[in-house]
Amino acid sequence: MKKLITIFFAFSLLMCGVTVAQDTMKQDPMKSDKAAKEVKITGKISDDGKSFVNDKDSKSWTINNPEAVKGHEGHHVTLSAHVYADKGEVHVMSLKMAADKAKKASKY
Ligand SMILES: [Cu+2]
Repeated sequence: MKKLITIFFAFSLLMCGVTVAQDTMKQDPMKSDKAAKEVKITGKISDDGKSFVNDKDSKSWTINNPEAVKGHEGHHVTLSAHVYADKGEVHVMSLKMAADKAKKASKY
């Protein structure tokens, strides 16, 4: 009987190990999200707050977390963002009003 319990215990430990391994694999996409390079880009947020146009090359990016730029629609800003070039998306980590338009923005 004791032996059976030991075997059962060992087996459940094994199952736990498998579950943990699966969880780790599921988290991998998130890990690669975090690994995406964070860059600073200056440009203008669209009036609907859903996209962003880079000053340098006039390239338009989709903002995949528009809530992060709420209240800055149409503003000229410097974003600190993760860039997903393959999808044409940016994930905004933080935002700063660009200095040259700060005066104008203070009206809002
Ligand atoms: Cu703003």
